[in-house]
Amino acid sequence: MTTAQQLNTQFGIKDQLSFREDASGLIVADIHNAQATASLCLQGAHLMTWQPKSQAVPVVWLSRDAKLAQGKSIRGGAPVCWPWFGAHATEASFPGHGYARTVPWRVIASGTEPNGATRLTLRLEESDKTRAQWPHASQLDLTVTIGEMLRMELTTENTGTTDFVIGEALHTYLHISDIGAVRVTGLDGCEYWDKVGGSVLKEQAGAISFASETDRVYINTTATCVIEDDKLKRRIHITKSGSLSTVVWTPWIEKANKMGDMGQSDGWREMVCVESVNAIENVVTVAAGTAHSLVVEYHAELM
Ligand code: TA6
Repeated sequence: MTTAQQLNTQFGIKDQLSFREDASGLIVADIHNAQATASLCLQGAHLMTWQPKSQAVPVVWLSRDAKLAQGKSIRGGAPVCWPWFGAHATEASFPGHGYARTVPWRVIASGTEPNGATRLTLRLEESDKTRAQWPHASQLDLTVTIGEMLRMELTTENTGTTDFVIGEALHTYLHISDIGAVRVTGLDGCEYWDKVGGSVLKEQAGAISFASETDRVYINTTATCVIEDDKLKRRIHITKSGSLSTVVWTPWIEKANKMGDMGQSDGWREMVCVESVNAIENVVTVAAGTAHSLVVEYHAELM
């Protein structure tokens, strides 16, 4: 495995991008520029934190109990769900949300944008383990651009000779004041699968507010969503392309306590997931020899 020192030599950017080995043995990229700070674990290409300088409170949420461990997902940040979303269609033993977030990725490029933002590109490292779960010739890259805006581009290339179908998500946890003080707008009139207590198709009426466990897969939507936070007096804009599903999720207290890594007592109250997804009716057929990208941009503004 490439060491942090080798990565600093090859991809480090003075006073902007550096790599370090965490106590867990996993490598973390730290980004600090004039516009924002962020951190990303190379395992899973997992963006863990992002805080623009204009924001007194982080925009991407990381659980106080988040643990970095080989082969384990990290609670919070922006997990990459690929090449399926949710449970595997036929193999119950395969990991929920795919394996991409718990396997090694390697850095393939870094740079500074003309506007001063920091760009980092990672590629999933295939192995016998991944091929056993996904026997298709493919390449998966994630490019994150860290500045006053956060841009994430997940690109699947079909390098084989037969088409394949993927489910995917940037399963991003956004930091909010309190789950009872926010609304999510942009999905009015959209159909969604309500996953709480089964899976029932419903239609969204107006803004989404929260008073209990909420787990909804909105389908056939390219809408920009906005998290309106009355207490923090800020809006978080989530603009996507290459994604036809949006998932809105809060575990609420009972599920959160069972998860054990949502942050003692009330950590779950300070997050909401608004995920940019392709799932259920919206899974993507990637034709042989072509590529598909899911792109999301996050921007926080004070009200
Ligand atoms: O995206 C919402 C969801 O599918 C929920 O059903 C819940 O399982 C959540 O993802 C977290 O999943 P994880 O595997 O990260 O614990």
